[in-house]
Amino acid sequence: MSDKGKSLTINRRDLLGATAGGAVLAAAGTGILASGAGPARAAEGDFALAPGELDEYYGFWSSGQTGEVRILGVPSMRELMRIPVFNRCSATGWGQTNESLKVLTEGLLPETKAYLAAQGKVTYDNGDLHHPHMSFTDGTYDGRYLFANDKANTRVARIRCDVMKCDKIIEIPNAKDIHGLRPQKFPRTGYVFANGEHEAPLVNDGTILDKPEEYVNIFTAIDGDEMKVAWQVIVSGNLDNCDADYQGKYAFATSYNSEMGTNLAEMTESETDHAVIFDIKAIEEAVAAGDYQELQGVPVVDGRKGSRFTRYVSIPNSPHGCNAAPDKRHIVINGKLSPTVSVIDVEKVPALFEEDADPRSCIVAEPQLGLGPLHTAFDGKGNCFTTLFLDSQVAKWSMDKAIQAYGGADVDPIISKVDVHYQPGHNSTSMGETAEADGKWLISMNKFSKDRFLNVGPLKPENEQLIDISGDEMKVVHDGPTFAEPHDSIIVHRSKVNPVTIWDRNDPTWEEARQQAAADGVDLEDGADEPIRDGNKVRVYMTSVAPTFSLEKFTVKQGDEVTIYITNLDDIDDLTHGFCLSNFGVAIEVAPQATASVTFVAERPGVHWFYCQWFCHALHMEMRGRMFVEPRAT
Ligand code: RUQ
Ligand code: CUA
Repeated sequence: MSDKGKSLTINRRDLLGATAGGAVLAAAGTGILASGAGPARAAEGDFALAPGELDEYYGFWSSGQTGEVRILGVPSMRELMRIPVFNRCSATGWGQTNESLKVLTEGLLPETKAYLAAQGKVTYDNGDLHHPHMSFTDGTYDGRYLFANDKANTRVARIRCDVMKCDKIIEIPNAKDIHGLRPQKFPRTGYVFANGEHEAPLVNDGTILDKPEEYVNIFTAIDGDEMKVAWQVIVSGNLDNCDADYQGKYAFATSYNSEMGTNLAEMTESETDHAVIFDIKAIEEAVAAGDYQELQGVPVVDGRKGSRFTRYVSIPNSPHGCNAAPDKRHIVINGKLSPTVSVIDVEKVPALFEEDADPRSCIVAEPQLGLGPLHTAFDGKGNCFTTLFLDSQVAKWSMDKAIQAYGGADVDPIISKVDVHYQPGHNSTSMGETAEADGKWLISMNKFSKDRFLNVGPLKPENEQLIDISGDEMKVVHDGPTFAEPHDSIIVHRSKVNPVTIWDRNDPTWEEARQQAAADGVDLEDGADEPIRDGNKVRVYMTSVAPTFSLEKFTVKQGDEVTIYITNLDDIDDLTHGFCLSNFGVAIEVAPQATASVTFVAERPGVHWFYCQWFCHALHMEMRGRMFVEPRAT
């Protein structure tokens, strides 16, 4: 490796102490004059912590129809980072760099590639990311990956927690519109379970159209290490949310459309719908024995009613959320149109698979909590927190008392309620979906903010509220607006997450760039003095060291397909460069020690400036160079 630009690796926090707000950055040894504001930028939501003080938890937030994942600090609720996933990101070049396009395209089905090609595209540029969940080992987060669904385009993504970038996206065959998603908790992830929400013909090639009686829904188990579909199950009814037990035996999913209706009246016709329980071992054995049909390269078993792979537990009414409690024993099914939640005891599940068993015999509590229960979170002390969409409240209730009441005891399981603003959907507690739930914080993710903030026009932000749950009474201590949509979140203790601060030069992300450079006889860390021409394909290898690119100019011909490779040789914490090529629609991020590349057709003759688009140095404005495009001979 070249040691151009190398210097002492030291970060400012080490240098200046933990609360360095406003200090003069005379960053000794870092070789830079300054890079923007001081490290501690006090946000409006910084109620709980002094400027510069670090949060105790990472919050990983979905963004719904924005398609990205966001990282917040909890309890300060400061937004720390956005991880583009299913969206196109102008700041980082996600959806434009060759490295991100590989992730965005390699997992698409052939029929999707053909559809996109007909639109002049190589990938989707939207997604509806609802459910980000971390990988587990032994019932708790292990800091390896985050997994998330795309309801809009039937995909599942994986994010590497070492670099906080998405490294795999796969489209799920056969299923339609992935909604609920949860990783296997035990012994490890392992599987990522994903629910296809919307009904469609199993082979959806147009042969069957308006014959809903022939539609199905598909439950998918993905191998989270390989990011490949392991197996699928055809179910009766549709699938909404899901979760896994703490034993590694069963997965659970809710269905609000057991009717298999195709309009509102039909979907809500029945007073009860169901939860489906999947017997993971039985399915694995059938797959191992070849007892399945193969569809689009995936083993698919039939788990519709009457199958040995599943059990259907009737639940009132159009249930939504599905949440495994940290007691490792109870699964809470949230009734939505019913004011109740139904509690499944996983110890009673094996008996359901015996002949003539009553599926409802696994229900051990069904407390009535209020109107519109959607999701439940837990404090690890036997208490449950359920969002009530219609009541705009969170209800705190006792699992034990709910079980006693169901058994006939005269006890009220509800401990307290708190108003939230307004119409909460998901909620999450600190470490609450793991066996290490610690009962400190609850986030209520509210679908409406209404009058809560300055009016910003007809489209209003949504609102998430931080609630202190350490005492008996819940206390709303903070709210903060968010752009679409704080759909779901997890709150992970910072001891579980340990990202790097600069990239490893050997990272697989730019393996293709590395191979192409080797084929061209170039070392990515040295760059090349001249563009390398291969017919009308031209490759430009540049490095960056604040505040210069290794090339101040290069020349290509009109019509050339140009690929620019940038390797950032700076290895200082937070010294990101960018490459923006004006009037070519090209802009990418290149973090310390990373390589990134972008390809375009040089169809504009003339002088074109490229510049660094991430503020990196006092001479950042001067960090630029020229691309000459020689006009095509006429
Ligand atoms: S679902 S608001 Cu998309 Cu997570 Cu319940
Ligand atoms: Cu390099 Cu700005």
